[in-house]
Amino acid sequence: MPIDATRPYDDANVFAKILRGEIPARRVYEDEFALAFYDIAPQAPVHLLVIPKGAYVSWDDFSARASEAEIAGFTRAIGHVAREHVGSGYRLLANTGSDAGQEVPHLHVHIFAGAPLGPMLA
Ligand code: D5M
Repeated sequence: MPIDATRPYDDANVFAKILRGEIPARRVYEDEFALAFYDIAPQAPVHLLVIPKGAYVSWDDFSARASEAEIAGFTRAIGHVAREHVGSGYRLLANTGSDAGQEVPHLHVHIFAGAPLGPMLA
């Protein structure tokens, strides 16, 4: 179900549970600011998700409220994961809000890679 990117953070969401270690994920990277793991329903040969450790619903929420250190740390983590686990070309995507089809109400950046991607991925 698409979500309202401006609603209050719900700490029962699936990515909050992954962050707390309550449900498993194929983790590939973790640091002070971010966690990266494989998407459970891959839409490309390589499909990773990178999430901030802070409680942010969406890109709207994160870009408005996160500290400079969190923004820098999250951005660097995305770059690190892409360099370490993807290699050459990749695509970043952050669905934000119901019109974009955001389903999980914790900010996540998709990394798609592993094949020529064509013009767009949903
Ligand atoms: O994308 C939400 C993404 O989250 C979607 O590609 C599936 C993925 N997902 C959902 N549950 C899990 C678990 N448990 N592990 C890994 N990946 C998961 P959106 O941009 O919100 O549409």
